[in-house]
Amino acid sequence: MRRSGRLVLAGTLALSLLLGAYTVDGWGRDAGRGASPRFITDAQGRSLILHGLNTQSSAKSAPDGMPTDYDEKFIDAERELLGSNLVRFLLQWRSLEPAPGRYDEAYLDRVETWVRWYAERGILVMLDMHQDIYGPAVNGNGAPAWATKHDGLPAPAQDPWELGYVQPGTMRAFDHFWNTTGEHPGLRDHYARAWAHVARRFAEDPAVLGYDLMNEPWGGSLPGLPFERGPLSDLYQRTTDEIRRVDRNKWIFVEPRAVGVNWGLASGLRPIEDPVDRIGYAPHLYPLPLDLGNGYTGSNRTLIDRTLNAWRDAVTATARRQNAPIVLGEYGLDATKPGALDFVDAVSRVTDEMHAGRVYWSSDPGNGWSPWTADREPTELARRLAVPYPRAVAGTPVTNAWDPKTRTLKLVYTADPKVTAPTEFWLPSEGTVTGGTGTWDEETGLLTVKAPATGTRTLTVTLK
Ligand code: MNI
Repeated sequence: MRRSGRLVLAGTLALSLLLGAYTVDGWGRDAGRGASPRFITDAQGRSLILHGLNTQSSAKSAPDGMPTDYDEKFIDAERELLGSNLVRFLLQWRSLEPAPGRYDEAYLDRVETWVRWYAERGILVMLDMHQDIYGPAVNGNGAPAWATKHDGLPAPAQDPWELGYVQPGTMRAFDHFWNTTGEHPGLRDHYARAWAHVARRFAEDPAVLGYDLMNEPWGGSLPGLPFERGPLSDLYQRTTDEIRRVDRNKWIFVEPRAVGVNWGLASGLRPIEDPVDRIGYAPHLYPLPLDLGNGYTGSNRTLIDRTLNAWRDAVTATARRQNAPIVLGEYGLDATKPGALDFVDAVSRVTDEMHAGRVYWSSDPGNGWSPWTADREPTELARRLAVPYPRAVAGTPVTNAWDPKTRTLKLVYTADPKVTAPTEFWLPSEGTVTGGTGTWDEETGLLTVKAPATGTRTLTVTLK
């Protein structure tokens, strides 16, 4: 990264941090502590803990909007090595609605093929309408050209890439999308109806968990909290209303603004009204020192640990206002940076504490962030991501803690007498359990545990 670029980025970020910190309103850092979290449940009534990867960045620039470096066999490797039960799968609005009001069914067919591949391996799919730098930039925009109204203003590629968000063409395209300019009020309706079209396709498909309405929203010239409280919440409400006309079943995941909230600041999202009360919260986590290219060591480590705590408290507070389960939709870093793998462990610990799901960014092979080499061999990062976890719990989890030192996982839960299905753990290698009767399946990596369906239960799993 060029030095000047870094300075501008650091300046922009410091300013947004100050503004954000100044305007944290009403609900303080500790508002979410002690609240009982909401869980996504399966058809048997078990609480789900969802782990997996994002698939994938290559779809952003692929002409057909599909992942380019990944295939069915690779999903087998993911399932076997990481025990994934969730994937966040990137959708491209440009592929879905190539002309206003015309939807490309062949694109949805391709998406459906991938959904089936994941389903055959027991992996649920969260569909994510992915934008990055919505504007005239060629790669990674996500939106169709007809919906990208940038008035001919430019948005040249930047280093660091995030500065592309503050280029004139990008700012203008966002301002028109949110209708801050009052000139293109129909764009948000297109967006909402496009989502309803996706929902019509997948409403009855049990392999699809739900819809992540917009990747890393940015308000253009409208700053953080007013943007979230106003047009972003409005878009989510409008899109939820459209989706619920055709789908009263799937989870609808909302993301906060990226800038600031990715670093642990509070979100200003308003609760979304949903007749079926199935709104999930899917924020991202990218601590600022990591964004700026540092590792997880020394004083940066101290700062990042503070970010993790602030992020946990802010996210918990927002989720509680919405009664929403939490899925960390993205976290990731260059795993070759010093201490990077310890950061991965730290995120596992914090999200377990919160009973949140997590999907790592991303499954693209052959770069520093990837759990796979270009030859698709697992990296050290893949082994760090492969922690044992309770996938499905016959009640409500109270404590879920994996201790890498003793190689022991402790699950405490309040048993639900109505749930007859067993609690299920995924383990990277064979393990034993106390507190219930376990059956280990080498093939799937699943330890299935029967325990009495009353009271508070403690299951302790130890890897052999
Ligand atoms: O770090 C970001 C990010 C920084 C700054 C901004 N703005 C200035 C609006 C927005 C986002 N994003 C992190 C990751 N998210 C994408 C995919 O969603 C990944 O490529 C990034 O690494």
